[in-house]
Amino acid sequence: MPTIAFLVFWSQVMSQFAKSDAKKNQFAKTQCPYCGVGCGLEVLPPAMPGKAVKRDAEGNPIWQARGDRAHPSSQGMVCVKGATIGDALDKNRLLYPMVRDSLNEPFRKVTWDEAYGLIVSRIQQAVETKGPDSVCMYGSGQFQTEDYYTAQKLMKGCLGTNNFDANSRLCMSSAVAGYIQSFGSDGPPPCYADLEETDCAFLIGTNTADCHPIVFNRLKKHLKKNKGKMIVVDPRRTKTAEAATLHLAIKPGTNVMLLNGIAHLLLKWGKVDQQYIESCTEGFSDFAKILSDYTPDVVAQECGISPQHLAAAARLWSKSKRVLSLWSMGINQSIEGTAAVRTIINLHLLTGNMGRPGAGPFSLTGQPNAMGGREAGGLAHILPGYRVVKNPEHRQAVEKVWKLPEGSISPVPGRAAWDMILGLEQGDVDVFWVAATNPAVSMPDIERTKKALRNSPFTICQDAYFPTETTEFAHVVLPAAQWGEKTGVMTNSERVVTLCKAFKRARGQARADWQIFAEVGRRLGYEAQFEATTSAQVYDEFVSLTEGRLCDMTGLSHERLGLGPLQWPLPQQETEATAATRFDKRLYTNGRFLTPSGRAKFSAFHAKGLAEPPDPDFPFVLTTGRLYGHWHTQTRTGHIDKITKMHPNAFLEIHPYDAQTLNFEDEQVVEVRSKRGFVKLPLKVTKNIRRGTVFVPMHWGFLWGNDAEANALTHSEVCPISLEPELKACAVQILPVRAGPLVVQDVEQSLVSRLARSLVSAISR
Ligand SMILES: Nc1nc2c(c(=O)[nH]1)N[C@H]1C(S)=C(S)[C@@H](COP(=O)(O)OP(=O)(O)OC[C@H]3O[C@@H](n4cnc5c(=O)[nH]c(N)nc54)[C@H](O)[C@@H]3O)O[C@H]1N2
Ligand SMILES: Nc1nc2c(c(=O)[nH]1)N[C@H]1C(S)=C(S)[C@@H](COP(=O)(O)OP(=O)(O)OC[C@H]3O[C@@H](n4cnc5c(=O)[nH]c(N)nc54)[C@H](O)[C@@H]3O)O[C@H]1N2
Ligand code: SF4
Ligand SMILES: [Mo]
Repeated sequence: MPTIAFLVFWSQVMSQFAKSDAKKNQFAKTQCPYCGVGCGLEVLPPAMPGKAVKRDAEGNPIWQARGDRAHPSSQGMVCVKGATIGDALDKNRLLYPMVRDSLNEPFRKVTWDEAYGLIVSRIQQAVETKGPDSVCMYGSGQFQTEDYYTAQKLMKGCLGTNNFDANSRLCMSSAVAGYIQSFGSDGPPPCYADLEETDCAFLIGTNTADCHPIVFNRLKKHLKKNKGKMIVVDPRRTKTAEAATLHLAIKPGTNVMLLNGIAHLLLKWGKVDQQYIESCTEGFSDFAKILSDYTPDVVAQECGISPQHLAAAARLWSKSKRVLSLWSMGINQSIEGTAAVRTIINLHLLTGNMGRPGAGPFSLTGQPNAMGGREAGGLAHILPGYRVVKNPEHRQAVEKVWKLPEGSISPVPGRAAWDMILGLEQGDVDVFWVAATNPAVSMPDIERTKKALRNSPFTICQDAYFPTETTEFAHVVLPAAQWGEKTGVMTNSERVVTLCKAFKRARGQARADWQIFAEVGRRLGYEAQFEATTSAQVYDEFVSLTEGRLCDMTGLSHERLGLGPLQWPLPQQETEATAATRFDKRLYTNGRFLTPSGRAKFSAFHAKGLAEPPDPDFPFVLTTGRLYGHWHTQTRTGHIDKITKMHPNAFLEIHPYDAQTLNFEDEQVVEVRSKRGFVKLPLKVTKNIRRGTVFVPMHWGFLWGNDAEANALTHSEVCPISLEPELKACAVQILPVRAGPLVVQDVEQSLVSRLARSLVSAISR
């Protein structure tokens, strides 16, 4: 017989257990809404039993986030951005729709009904007078898949214009173009399991340590344990480069030169996989032909590295059995972005580093759901299910599911991001609808962009926060319910799909992006197309369009994903099989591809270099990029103390030799000019950058600093294949700042006063 004491003890244990179980059930499992690593998070409500409620500066209770150990991609790890996300959810939110007739006027608060009425009438008017192509929507890799999918149906199906593009055009469109051309389809072949299988990681144009920190943690841990090698190619000695076995600090814009140079050596040494080339590829001889130009001396000279370093890189490629390439913006954001992606792929085909564990060409996606955007057709030339607008069968398949007559979808690709700006400039765009992106900071040649935005007859800006730089150019602002306030799906870089559940109520009158698009669609007369009442229904319809495609996700649904994340391809018939819970799915493991011949295609691109090389008047190459703590245009991270302390202001990184030659000191404020604009920034003198190259972080728009916008300097030349702008390089001069000390801006103060001004004017109407 158990004693009473034991029973009391036991019941206490059980009640503790029940309590902790209850606590456990209060966690919402979700995916981090920042970068494309796609870490799993558990979010805890602000009020946990026995703990004091933390509040943000506006007094809102703060949600706590921590890593989800059960998530296959991140295994419980998070970086500072994911860990502090809770602190950014409620401050500075846009709470209700507002409109104004012209940009000189203050906003006035309106009902959703009034806002919808206005938007619908402006769209109808534009379509009647200038046709559907006078309407443009500019969306984002921060949409959930349901948002993306609904927007495609509204624009490409109902309105009949392919003028939907996303900030992904500025981000990974070169990777998409490269994969499509080389393999016959988009889709990154490797997965994160390869990070732990490789014996040589080739990181080119990616500061993985700062921008994909958890991918980097996994890779570094594995390489350290197994004495694996890491090559990093970056003009800057980043945190990533510091961890490398070999760092090649090439001149910006010499990627294709370097890659062809490595291929030249491999071919010369006979270190190629003849069998793979013969049985799985085509176009090898054309590639081999151009390689004769890329002798080590020429390549080393052009790239600004030593021939020994070049040979060392080629040797690591030749000696390693499993080479995994990782890349991001240092490759994609270039006028030869697609060529560089295809030349990376050439190296993999040449050496047979394809479709095997630990090997393959892996483009790291930047945003949390850039991959979902690709799946849902979220660029101006594509359609859901990895289809393209130019293909009549693809259009028909989509029209059928959308219950629209044949011929509804245009065969002509729509305007790409920069082309939308040109359309505004030329007066060809009457309605410009921006959602979940902040182009008044992130577009190239920002003064020209702002001028075009000022020329827009009617701009809608749908954002979670207010003000943003882009709301300053809007006629209508629509409050979006953001991550945590709507249930939807995101896909990370390794094709792992996570259900992001709503865990809190939307602020004010905010609504989910997909609901806003659907309501406008219904009011335009497309009731049958927008019948879905839940995002789960929207997702089901999207998934049906992936059947039989490379990205087959017919085994996925909100219900199934409620049990945990899954990796595609996952056809319906596999949901119950063990395949469903495997997270090491690679593409093209059988050496067959989706090109007409079934073979992967070599490409033969000569190096072109920069669109705007340095010259005697503008002798420096400026490059731009990211810092570990900040996210893009700071609408969230700019309000998190821990992060603003880490990165208080923008700066210009310069080599000590260059600083000395110009007679500048560390922290001195200088003026940096390109042919388009200028910034005034304090110098950060550091050996971690090549001589002749300078660097500015991209995070400071005009609400966050005075004359600190990286894109004041950049140009708008694009890769002719992917239409991705060359945001990574332009020519600049550096001058002393005349007269007057730098006005150090109190960022919060400046935002508060802007916010107050906008609200006062809203109320005063
Ligand atoms: N902390 C943080 N993380 C992020 C983001 C963020 O805002 N903050 N944003 C996310 C998004 S959307 C993206 S797209 C990714 C971007 O991730 P990354 O591409 O890693 O980031 P960037 O800093 O833009 O650029 C990477 C590197 O390219 C180098 N580079 C410049 N020119 C060249 C060149 O010609 N050749 C080579 N080889 N390298 C060059 C730069 O010096 C820089 O270190 O990050 C994602 N993760
Ligand atoms: N010079 C230079 N310029 C660059 C780059 C560079 O490397 N150098 N990188 C480019 C790249 S790769 C990228 S991805 C872009 C990023 O540039 P942007 O997309 O302009 O940057 P974000 O700050 O991420 O903007 C996202 C916006 O969406 C809002 N938002 C957040 N969640 C939601 C939601 O659920 N719904 C709605 N409607 N809104 C929401 C945020 O408040 C924010 O205003 O910048 C590009 N520009
Ligand atoms: S690595 Fe990326 S996804 Fe993971 S916590 Fe950091 S920002 Fe979020
Ligand atoms: Mo990006």
